[in-house]
Amino acid sequence: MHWSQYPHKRHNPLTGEWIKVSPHRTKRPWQGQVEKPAQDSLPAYDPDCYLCPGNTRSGGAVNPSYEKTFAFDNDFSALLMDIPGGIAVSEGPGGMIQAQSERGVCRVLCFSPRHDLTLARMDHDQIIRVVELWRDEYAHLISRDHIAHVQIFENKGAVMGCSNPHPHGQVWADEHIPVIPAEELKRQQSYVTAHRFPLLMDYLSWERDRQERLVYANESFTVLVPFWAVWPFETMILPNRQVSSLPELTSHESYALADALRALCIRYDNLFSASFPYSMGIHQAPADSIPHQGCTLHLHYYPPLLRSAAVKKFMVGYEMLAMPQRDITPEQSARRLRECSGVHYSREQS
Ligand code: H2U
Ligand code: ZN
Repeated sequence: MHWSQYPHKRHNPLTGEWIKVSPHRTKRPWQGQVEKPAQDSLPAYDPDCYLCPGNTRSGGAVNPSYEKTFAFDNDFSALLMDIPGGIAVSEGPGGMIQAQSERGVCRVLCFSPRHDLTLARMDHDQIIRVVELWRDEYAHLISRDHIAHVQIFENKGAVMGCSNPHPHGQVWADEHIPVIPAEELKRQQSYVTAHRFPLLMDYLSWERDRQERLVYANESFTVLVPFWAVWPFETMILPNRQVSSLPELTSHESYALADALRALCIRYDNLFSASFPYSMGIHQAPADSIPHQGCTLHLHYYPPLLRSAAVKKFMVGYEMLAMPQRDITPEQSARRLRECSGVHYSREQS
């Protein structure tokens, strides 16, 4: 089959979803919404930023004068720990009306004291601190009572609804495994039971043989555009050996993860010579009572941009009502990202 020419659909083995690919449509004209590229020059310290060192947050707490990274409980947490737990309701016709209490913790993670940096503009040592922060937050939260799952994520850019350019991410730790990781875990479990090898490790060796969807690799991590990617420049970072969570990484591997993150974020920025928006998230082992074999640590990147810093992909209409669809193929996206320079455009210009 000529993937690159004809409309077809592809299966996502992690979620079971299908996605429609329409490669012939990339030349269609665009007369829709054009996003304003975010302003590039920011101060290193912003007295009005609630994440900058020494500043007062909306809730009244004062940030310490941190020099590396800083994490705190979200002042407007979506989840709360101190509520009655274990409540489940099932009523109505056929028990279709269901609800469950959910305990949890929300944290905010500042990646740097510098207001004007992003991961793409940080040096390798600074990104290692971010990887260590993610690892420590995960390790601490996953061992807490009533916590089954730790979702670390980053919303970057105003287009993604990010409220503040200060480099930061969040953690939501839940009493129950949320829908998407639960599905991915279930499918990884079934795969390893049937094939005796983790799904994502088998997938990675298939991709390494083919090369066409690879974006970047070092000795411990690989960045690729998944065969089933939905977003135009969606990527995934996979470890080269089976590990299920960040604390399992050796220090050498944590360094390599920081290197892969940096390589990807720089290429993302270089793609349209702009700070590239995205939502990213880390999927790793949960801690409930069910076994989760074959669960591989991985990072998802979902950037919304399509053609330029100004043109965003909208998931509307058919995508909302039927199934997701994309025009540019994952292979084309991977090639474009692979061909981007490994030096950030702001450094090349200076
Ligand atoms: P974004 O990742 O969408 O920018 O969200 C930042 C989080 O920071 C958001 O969840 C929290 C918001 O609740 N926040 C605080 O905890 N304290 C503040 O003073 C402002 C924002
Ligand atoms: Zn700031």
